[in-house]
Amino acid sequence: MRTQVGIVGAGPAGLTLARLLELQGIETVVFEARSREYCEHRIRAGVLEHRVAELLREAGVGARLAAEGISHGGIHLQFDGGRHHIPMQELVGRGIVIYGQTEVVKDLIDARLASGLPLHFETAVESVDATAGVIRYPGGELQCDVIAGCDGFHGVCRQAVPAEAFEREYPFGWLGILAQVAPSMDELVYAHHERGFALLSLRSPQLSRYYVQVAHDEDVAEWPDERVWEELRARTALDGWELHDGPIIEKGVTGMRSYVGEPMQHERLYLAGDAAHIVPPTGAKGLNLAINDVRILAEAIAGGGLEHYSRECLRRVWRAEHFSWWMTTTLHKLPGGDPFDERLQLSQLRYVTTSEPAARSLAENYTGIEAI
Ligand code: RFL
Ligand code: PHB
Repeated sequence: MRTQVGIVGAGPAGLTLARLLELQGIETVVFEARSREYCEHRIRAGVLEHRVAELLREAGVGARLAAEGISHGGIHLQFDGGRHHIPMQELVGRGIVIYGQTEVVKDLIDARLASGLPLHFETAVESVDATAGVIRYPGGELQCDVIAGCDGFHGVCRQAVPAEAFEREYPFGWLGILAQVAPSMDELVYAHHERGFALLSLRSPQLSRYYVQVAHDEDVAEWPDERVWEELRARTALDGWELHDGPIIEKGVTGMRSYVGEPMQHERLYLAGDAAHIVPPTGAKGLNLAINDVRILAEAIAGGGLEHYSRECLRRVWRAEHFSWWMTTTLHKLPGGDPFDERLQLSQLRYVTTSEPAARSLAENYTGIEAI
C-alpha cells in the first residue's frame, strides 16, 4: 500500500490537512485511533480566530459554521469588582467566532466521507519511520512520500522527531462544565478573583461553557453541581448582573501546560498541532495554531518549500506561547499567593483596560496576529 501523504490523527489538524490536500488533488490516507463517535463528542475548544473561520469557509466546510457560528466583537476582563470590555473589532478590525471544536470536527468528517476518501477510525498507528516514510498499523504498513503527525500530545509521531523540548507546567487546572442554560453574558468573561480564575464562555444560545480554576490534580467528584455554581457566582459576581444556572451535562478537569518541540520536522515526518506544541487554554490558541500549521504544511506540500515548514510555523507558535503564558499568569491565582505577584497582575489588567495601545495589543493577539 502507498499514498502521497499519510496522516496520523483525525483531530482538527489531521482532518483540515486532509481537506486542504484534497482541494489540491493530493492523495491522502487518514488513521484515527478512536471511534467516529468519540472524535465527534470530545469537548474542547470553542473560539475560532477570524482568519481560521475564513479558511474553513474557503475550504468548503463552512456552511454550518456560517449559519450557527456566533460572531463576537470583544471580550470582557473582570477584576477588582469591575467588568471591562475590550472592543476587539473596533481596535483591530476583526473579532472571533464561537463554534465548538466538536462541530468543526463533525463538518470535516462529513466532508471527508462525502468525498469517499479513506479515513480509518479505530486504527491506532503503532509507529512511524521518518526516514523510510512508513506508517505501521495493526495488520499493515503504508508507504508515504510525506507523513503528517497530527496525533496530538500523546500520539506516537512526536517521539519520532529528535527535538529539543521547551516546557512549562502550571500548578493549577480548569474544571469545565457544559450547562443547558442560555449564557448569562453577551461576550466571554475572563475573571481574575481572589478565590481563583473563572471563565464564562458558550457554545450556542442554549448552551453555556464555564470554567473555574482548581488544583491541577483536582478530583471532579469533589465538585457536585451546587459547588460549581456557587464558585462561579462568587468569582464572577457583579452588581446588577446575575449568573443563571441549569442542568450540567458535562464536567471535567483539564491540566495546563506550555510545550514546544523544535524542530517540528524530521526527514519525511512533519508534526502539526498538539503533536508539536501545547498552550494553556487561557489564550484560546490551541485549535487555531493547529489549523495554521496545516495551512502552511498543505501549501508547502503542494507548492514546495517543505524544508522551511518548521521555521515558518514556529514564529506564530512562539507568539501564541507568549500570549497564552501571559494571559494565564496574569489571570490565575498563583499558589503561594505572593501579594507582590497579585499587585503586578492587577496593574497589568488595569493597563490593558485603560490604555488603547495596550488593549489593541491584547486584541491583536487574541483575534490572531496577522503580521507574523
Ligand atoms: P487532537 O485534537 O488531540 O487530535 C489528535 C488525534 O490523534 C488521535 N491519535 C491517534 N490516531 C492514530 N494513531 C495514534 N497512535 C494516535 N494517537 C492519537 C487522537 O485520538 C486524536 O483524535 O490534536 P490537534 O488536531 O492537533 O488539535 C489540537 C486541539 O484539539 C487543541 O489544541 C485544542 O482543543 C486546545 N483548546 C483550545 N484551543 C483553541 O484554539 N481555543 C479554545 O478555546 C480552546 N479551548 C482547548 C480548550 C483544549 C482543552 N482541553 C481539554 C485540553 C479548552 C480545553 C478544555
Ligand atoms: C471555550 O469556550 O471552551 C473556551 C473559550 C476561551 C478560552 C478557552 C476555552 O480561552
